[in-house]
Amino acid sequence: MTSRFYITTPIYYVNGAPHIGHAYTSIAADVIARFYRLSGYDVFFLTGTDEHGQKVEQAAKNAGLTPRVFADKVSADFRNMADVMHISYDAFIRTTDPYHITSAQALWRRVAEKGFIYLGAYEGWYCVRDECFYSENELVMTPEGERYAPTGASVEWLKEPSYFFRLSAFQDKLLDFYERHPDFLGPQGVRNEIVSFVKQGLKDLSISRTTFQWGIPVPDDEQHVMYVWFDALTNYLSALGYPHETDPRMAYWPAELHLVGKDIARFHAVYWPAFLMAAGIELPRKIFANGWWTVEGQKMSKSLGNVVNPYDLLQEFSLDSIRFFLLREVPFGGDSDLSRKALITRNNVELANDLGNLAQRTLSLVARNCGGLMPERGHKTEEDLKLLGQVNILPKLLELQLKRCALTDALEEVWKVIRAANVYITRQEPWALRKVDPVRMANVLGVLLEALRGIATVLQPFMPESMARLLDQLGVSDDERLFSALNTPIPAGRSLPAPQGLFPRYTE
Ligand code: ME8
Repeated sequence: MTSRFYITTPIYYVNGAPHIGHAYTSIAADVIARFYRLSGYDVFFLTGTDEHGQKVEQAAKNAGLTPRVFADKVSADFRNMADVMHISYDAFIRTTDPYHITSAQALWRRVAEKGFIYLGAYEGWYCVRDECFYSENELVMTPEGERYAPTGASVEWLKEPSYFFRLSAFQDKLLDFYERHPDFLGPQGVRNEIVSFVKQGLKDLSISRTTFQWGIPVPDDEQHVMYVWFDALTNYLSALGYPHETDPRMAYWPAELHLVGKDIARFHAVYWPAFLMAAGIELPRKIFANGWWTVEGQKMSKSLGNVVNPYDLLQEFSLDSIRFFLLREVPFGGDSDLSRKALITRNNVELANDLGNLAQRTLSLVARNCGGLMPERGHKTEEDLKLLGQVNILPKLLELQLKRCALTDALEEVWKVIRAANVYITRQEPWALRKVDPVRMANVLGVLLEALRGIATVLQPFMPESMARLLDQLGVSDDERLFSALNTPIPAGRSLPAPQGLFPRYTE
C-alpha cells in the first residue's frame, strides 16, 4: 500500500493582497509535497484562505464592499498567486465554503459534548490585527501608558458574553505530549518558546464573539459567532470531509506536517492540539514554523510601502530563481532579508555558473562530439564511481533532510555534488580527449549526463520548470522522472535535443 502524506500551508487571511511572505510558506510546502510525490507517496497538499473574523470584516468595510464580495475577490487573488508560483495544491479551501462551515460546527458540537465548552463572559484585551487574546502581562506598555500587543499591533478592551474552551485542562497533557514527541514541533527555538508559554499556565480560551457578525454561527446560539481561530484551524479536517468518517479523504488524517510561520506557532502548537485532544481526534505528526522575511533590511508593511508582490518580482526574475533564492538563502526556520543584490548573486553564482554551466558544457560536448546521442557506457574509473556514488545517495540524503524540514540543508547536499561534478569535468577535460582517447571522452560525458540526471531529478521539487527543461535536454522522458526511475539508466543511443541555456544571468 502506498504511504499517505498530508501536508498543509496556513490558510491566509483575505484582509489584504498576497505578498512574498505568503508565497514563501506555500513554496516550501510545495517543495515537500513534490518531493514526497516523486518518492512514491500518495500526497494530499492543502492550501486556501481564512475568510471570517473581525479583521476581514473591517478590511471589507474600508474597501466599501460586503465581506462576502471582498472575500471572493481576495481569495481569488491568493489562488491566482498559488497558481503563478506553481504551487501544486490538491485542494484549495475557503472557510466560507458551506462544507467547511458544517465541519467547524460539527467539531464545536463534539468538543461541547465532551464537556470542554461553557458559557461565560470575556473581559480582557484583544488584538484584531493578530486575531489574538492577550493577557495583561504579555502586553508592552509605552512610557505614556499605552498598551500594545507583543507584535506591536494595537489592542482593545473587550467585555462581552463568550463561550470558553477549557484550555486549562490541557496544560499537563500538552507538556506531556511535547515531551513524548520531541519532533512534533520545530525549529528548536519555537519549541522552547511554546513549552515555556504552556508552562506559565494556560487560561481557558474565549472561542466566540458577539460584537460583530462575520463568522460561523455557534451551534444552537445564533447570538455568537465562532472565534476565527476555532473556525480556521478546523480547515485541516474539513478539507478531508470531517465529520464524515467514511469519506475516503479522511484516510489522510493525521496530517504529516502543518507548515506555518513562526507568528502562528501558538495557535497550531497549543490551541489546535488541545481542541483535537478534547474531541478525541488524533494529533498531527509535525508542526514546523518558518522564519520571517524582511525586505532590504525593513519589515514589510503597507505604511512603508515596501510590500513585495510576487508578480513584481516575476517581472524581473524567473520563478525558479525566486523559489531557489527563498529556500537557499537562509537555513529554513531562520529569519532573512530579501534584497535584489542577494537574489542576483545566488542566481548568478549557483544557478547560472555552478549548475547552468555544468549542464551547458556537458550537453554541448555531447552535441558536438557524440552526434547528440547518449554515449555508450564503458569502463568506469574510481573517480567516475566516486561521483556517481555521491549522486546515487542524493534521494536518501534529501529525504532525511526534508523529514526535519531542513530545506536549505537539502539544497546544500545537492550543491556539494554539483561542485564535485565541476571539479570532475575540469580534471577529466573531456574536450581534450576527443583526439587522444574518444572512448574515454564518451565515458566521461556519459558519467556527467548520468550525474546531471540525478541532480535534475532531485531538484525537480525546488525548481520544477527549469528541471523539467533540463531533463528534456538529458533525454529523460516524463515517465522516467520519479526517484525510483534513477535505478534504470537512459539507454545508449537515445537522441538528445539541441542544448539550450537553463538560467539567465542578471545584472545589478
Ligand atoms: O495568520 N515572512 O494568515 P496570514 C515569512 N489566517 N512568512 C510570512 C511573512 C513573512 N514576512 N508574512 C506572511 C494567518 N508569512 C491565519 C492562518 S491557519 C489555520 C490560519 C506567512 O494571512 C507565514 O506562513 O496572516 C505566516 O504564518 C502566514 O503567512 C500568515 O498569513
